[in-house]
Formats: sequence, structure tokens, C-alpha cells
Amino acid sequence: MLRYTIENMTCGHCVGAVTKAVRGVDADAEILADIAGKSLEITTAAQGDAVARAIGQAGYAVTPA
Ligand SMILES: [Cu+2]
Repeated sequence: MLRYTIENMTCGHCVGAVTKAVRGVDADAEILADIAGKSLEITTAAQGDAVARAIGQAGYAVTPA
């Protein structure tokens, strides 16, 4: 499981955009977002750096949590 802090994930739209970015790397990824905690848990077989890069390219400030 991957766990990230995403500082600028502030609403449902952001969660949708982040989810889309992650699914672009792994269509079967399971994503658990916590807007209040600015955290994201991802169950995926994909490489963490590929997932983080995709989230970053979508415009989100992603750091490992
Ligand atoms: Cu938002």
C-alpha cells in the first residue's frame, strides 16, 4: 500500500482528479482519500514513483506520508 500526503487536495473535485491520475497508472487501483487529513491511501501493484509522478503531473503537491 502507498500512502501520501497531498497538501492541495481540498475538495471532492481534487479527489476526482487525483483518482483519475492514479487510475491512469493502474486502472484497478483502490483509492481511499481523506480530504480533512489531506491523505491518500492507494492499494496498487504499480510502482510508487510512477503513481506519485502522475499525481504531481495532475497538479497536486504529493509527498510520501
Ligand atoms: Cu478541490
